[in-house]
Parts: sequence; structure tokens; C-alpha cells
Amino acid sequence: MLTSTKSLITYDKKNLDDKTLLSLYKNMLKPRMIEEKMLILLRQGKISKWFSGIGQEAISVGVTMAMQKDEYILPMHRNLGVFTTREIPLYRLFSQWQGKANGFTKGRDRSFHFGSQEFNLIGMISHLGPQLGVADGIALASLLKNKKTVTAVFTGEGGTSEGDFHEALNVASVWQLPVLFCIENNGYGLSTPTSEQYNCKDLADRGKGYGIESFILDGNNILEVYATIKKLAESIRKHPRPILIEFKTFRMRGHEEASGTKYVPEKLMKEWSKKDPVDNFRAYLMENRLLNEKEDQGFREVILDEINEHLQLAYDEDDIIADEATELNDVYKPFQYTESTPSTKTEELRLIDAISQGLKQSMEKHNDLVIMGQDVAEYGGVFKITEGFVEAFGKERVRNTPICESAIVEAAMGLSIAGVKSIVEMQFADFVTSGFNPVVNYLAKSHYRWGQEADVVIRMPCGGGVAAGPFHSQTNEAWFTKTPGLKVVYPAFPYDAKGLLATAIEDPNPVLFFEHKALYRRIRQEVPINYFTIPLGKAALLKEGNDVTIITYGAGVHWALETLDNNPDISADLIDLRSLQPLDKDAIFESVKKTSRAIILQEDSLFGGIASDISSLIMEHCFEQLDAPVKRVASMETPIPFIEQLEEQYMAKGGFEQALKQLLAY
Ligand SMILES: Cc1ncc(C[n+]2csc(CCOP(=O)(O)OP(=O)(O)O)c2C)c(N)n1
Ligand SMILES: [Mg+2]
Repeated sequence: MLTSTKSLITYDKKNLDDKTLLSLYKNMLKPRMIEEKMLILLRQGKISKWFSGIGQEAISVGVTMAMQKDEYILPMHRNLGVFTTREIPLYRLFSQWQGKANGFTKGRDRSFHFGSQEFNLIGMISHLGPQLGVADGIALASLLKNKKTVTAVFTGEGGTSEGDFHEALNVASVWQLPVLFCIENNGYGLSTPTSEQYNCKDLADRGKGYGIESFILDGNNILEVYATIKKLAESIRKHPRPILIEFKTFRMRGHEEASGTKYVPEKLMKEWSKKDPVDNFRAYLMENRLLNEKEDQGFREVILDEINEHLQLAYDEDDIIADEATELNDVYKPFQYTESTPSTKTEELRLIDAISQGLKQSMEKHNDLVIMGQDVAEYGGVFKITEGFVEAFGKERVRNTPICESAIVEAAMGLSIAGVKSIVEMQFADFVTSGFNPVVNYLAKSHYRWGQEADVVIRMPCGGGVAAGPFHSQTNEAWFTKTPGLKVVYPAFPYDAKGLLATAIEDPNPVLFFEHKALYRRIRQEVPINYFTIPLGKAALLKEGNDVTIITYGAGVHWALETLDNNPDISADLIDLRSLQPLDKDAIFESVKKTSRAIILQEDSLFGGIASDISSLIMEHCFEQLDAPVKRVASMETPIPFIEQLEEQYMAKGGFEQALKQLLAY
């Protein structure tokens, strides 16, 4: 607390009334007092981690008070003041920190890692940067629905070094999204001072590089924060566009409580403690006779009573009892599959046409469905799947994106938060690595963590046999089948592709939809002309036989068919999995129990692929019925090469026939 009662920050109250001034003060006092209490509880081991926002309250409170309640805010780990100013009941926050059921994540995630649609707050994931792209998506939804709202998102100065920050700013600028990007420059990112974090004078200058207006504000001056943000938010509502704010402030405590502040020079601490946002504003209010000691004491007593009462409520709550079924049930949002039946009228389509037609019919069915991807608009995508879509659905819904895979996947998450379905086209499945983090950490975990679905389909043109080398030929489904929370679909035929794509889009969970490039123009089939669905998680039994079960998907299906055509004496069940997650285990077990032999064919290299898991599942469930060890056939353990003769040698196809015959002869 200040020893001097004189304010050392210069305040300009402009035309703010006394009531607003006092509520700004009380709103800052509350997170400060909660934190003081939390420090005690932390020492007593009653809460786990604590990231302190002491000294930075004016930013959280000023921004939140300047926003409308129906506008989304995406806070970070030091923004307790955002949560309290949005008036989340304290017992719910306390329960969250103690991992109790009345928190927001049923004990599944800690501290501020949660969101709440009720309060229009979307909490962070640990990786920091993805928040910024998610804000883009929420703002895009606002723009598309013409809602005239602002979305505010926070980051520390450390987080601005992440690629997500740069991608999110760029996308927001190119699309003129109504986002208020708030950088809290508090001098340190963990122990790293700003001099080792970035090499420019002000981070606000980053805005210029992206064509974004930017401002520097004194983050410790509540009136400057509140009045400026209020004005800017109003301006954004009228003229949607992104604005970047750099708040200069300081982190008064350690990165988290256990880590201390040894590396911070004493002098800096002293200087900044004189600029404490709460103490200075109190002094200002007292100087101006808007507050006296007694009233201040009264405010504190009310807040303290509230804290103690709500702490008790949280303590009194029963602990969560671990229950496997509950956990498993919450990984995916329940989805009631409704069948749309295929018409009897059909036309012959190539795989690529079936996907294009299916996509178009889904765009017609879901009239706010958005497609985002590189070159998908006028150009029609590199495979021409979205050709003609701009004319049919407009540029708002068929969106060319900058080369910003992370920000676009994050924006899709943001659209979902705002209730808008979307499809992201990866130009090639290989490029998903540039958006990998939000796929496996944000989309996949969101429903389990706090019940928020990620209603996104990511289209993945994949696969080899096209002499395109290590970065345009991979079939990388195993990166995603490994991750709970994602669904993975991998059709081999035009009919399936069309029906499964429709279902993937209807399903509110994140779906990775693999489309094999080598099959795009090679495989033709009669396909119903209407909109129809096929349930996910149901394999197709393409051939029936007695001696062996062949399990495969994608291009492997066609290799297996070719092998069986060339060997009419082999009596095999051929299972096309069609979707890998959910996996039709019953179809596999039923067939293997009948044939007693199983071979799994996968185009990807062997180790860690889904063939290995299917093999294990068969051993675990069908061991008694097996007459031979389960066989896996996959591609070589190298990256996929470019030239034809190397690619041919690499591919699983070459070894399949021999392996199948060996298995039958065992
Ligand atoms: C991708 C990633 N890298 C590293 C970390 C570890 N980490 C968590 S917070 C943090 C510092 C963040 O600094 P800044 O953005 O300035 O925010 P501040 O903590 O100062 O508010 C670091 C390094 C992380 N959570 N995620
Ligand atoms: Mg920092």
C-alpha cells in the first residue's frame, strides 16, 4: 500500500460521473482482495497454482467495464479482474481453482483455463497465442451476423513472440475483424525481460506492420484505460476493424507464486510499486473527496464478507469422485445422427466431384456454414473442389485465407464458439502441421475441458502415388487418431465420401476428413444426386469370404481390391473402415472371429500407425479364434520420396500380395 496518500498517477476524469469512478475502484479492489486471500490459501496448500495479476488490475477492469456484457472477452492467466468484473459468482471461481464440481471444468483443467458462454468469457489454453486467433473467429461471426459487437482478447508481451499473434493480427487486418487486441506489457515473460523477448521500442508498432491502428496506454491508470477503450470500442462497433493496444504495466509478483522475483532488479520493483493502480486511484478519489477512509473500509468489509462466504461454499462442496464413464462421455459432444436417405436417382461421379457436390449441398442446407482455405474462393481451390462456390454462396461464406493455418483453425474454433459451423480446407494434408497446435490442443480438448464444442471439419487432401515428394504426399491420419476428442474419417469411394462429408458437417465435433488425392480423379461410382448422410463409425464389408479378413481404408482399399481381383481363389472378407475414429471394432472382431486370420493394410509408414492398434485390438479380443499371428502391411519407415521408382518401393502396395499369401499359408 502507498505510504503517501497523494496520487502519483495523473488522472483525467473527463465527464465520468462519481458512480462510475467508484465502481471502477470497487471493481479493482475486489480482484486485489481475492488475490491477497489466495496467497494465504496457496501457502496453506489449499489451491494449486496462482498467477498473480497484482499491479495489473486497471487493465482487466478498465477493459471489461468498457465492453458490453454480450461481447466476448478472451482473458489470460493474469486477468482475474475480467472474471470478477463480469460478476461470475465467486464460489464458482473458487471451486474452479480447487477442482470442485461447481467450477467450470469438473476438475479437468486448472486456474483460468475455462470458458463460460453464460458470461461471454473464453478462457485460455496454456499455449497462450491461440487465444488471439480464436478471437478472430468470434469477431468474424459478429461481422457475418452484422451484430456490431467488439471482441477483446488479451496477451502478455511474451505471447506476442508466438506465430499465433502475428497470424491473428494479419488475418484480423485482412478481414477487418472487430477485435481489440490487448497486449499487457508487464516487463517479463516468466523470467525473460522484454530486452530478450523482442527488439523494437514499442510492441504497439507491430500493429503498423499489419495495417492495424495501435495505441499505447498507461496500463496502471484506470481512467485512461477505461475512457480510451470505451471510445475505441464504440468506434469499432460503428466501423468494424481491429485495433491493437499496448498497455504498459508491470508484473509485481513472480510468474507464478512458487517462482519468486529474484531476477527482477529491486529498483524496478520500487519504481513500479509507487504506480500501484489501486492505491493511486484510492488516493485520487480521496483527494477529490469522492471517498473517505470510512467508506473505503466499508467497501472492503463487504468484499471480504463475500469472499469468505463464497470460500465456505466452495469448501463445503463435495470432492469430485472419479468415474470413467463420466469422463469418456464428455470427450465428444453427443450427436444424434439423423439419416437423410439417398435418392434412387444417381449419376456417375469421380471422388473429387462427389466431394464438391456434397460440400455444395451442405452449404445449401446449413445457410451459415463457412468455408475457409487458401485459394478456395475465385480460384476454386488447388483441386477445384470449390469452383463456382463464390458465385453460389458469396465471398463472405467462401473465404480465401492468408497462409496462416494456425490462425484459421483458431478462427474456426471462434466461429464455433459463436455458433457458426465451418470447414477449413488444408491445401494439402501435409500443411496441417502449421496449424497442429490448435487442432490437437484447442479443438480436440475443448468439449472435455469445459463443454464447448468445436464444430469444425478440416478437409485433408492427402496421400501418395502422385510423385509429389515428402511434403505433398503424406497420409498423416495417425497424428490425429491418437488424440481423444477428434473424429477421423477416411473414405475410399465417391458415394461414401459424399455421405460421410455431410455427416461430418452435421456432427458438432471436430472432424478430420481425409481425401486421397490419387483417388480424386481415378475412382468413379454411381452416386445419389441428393443430399444424403452415412453414419460415422460404420465400416463397409466390400467382399465376403472365409479364409482371411483384410482391414484397410483409403487407397489401401483399392490395392486390396486389385489383389483380390488378381487372385480369385482367395476367399476374403474385405473391410473398408471408412472412419478411423470412431472405429468400427465390432465389424473387425466379427469378421476375424469368422475367418481366424487378419491382415491390416495401411498406406502410412508402419510404426505408430492405426494398423498397430487394430492389430493389438484383435489380439486382445480374438486371440482364441486366431489361426495365425495378425499381419500388418505398411509403407517403409522413411519419409515418402519424390521420384516414381522410389515412391513405388516405399509404398505398402508392393508388399501386400506376398504378405497376404504368406498369412494364408501359415
Ligand atoms: C507455447 C508455450 N510456451 C511456453 C509456455 C510457458 N509459459 C507460460 S506463461 C509464460 C510467460 C508468458 O509471458 P507473457 O506473455 O509476457 O505473459 P505474463 O505471464 O507476463 O503475463 C511462459 C513462458 C507456455 N505456456 N506455452
Ligand atoms: Mg509479460
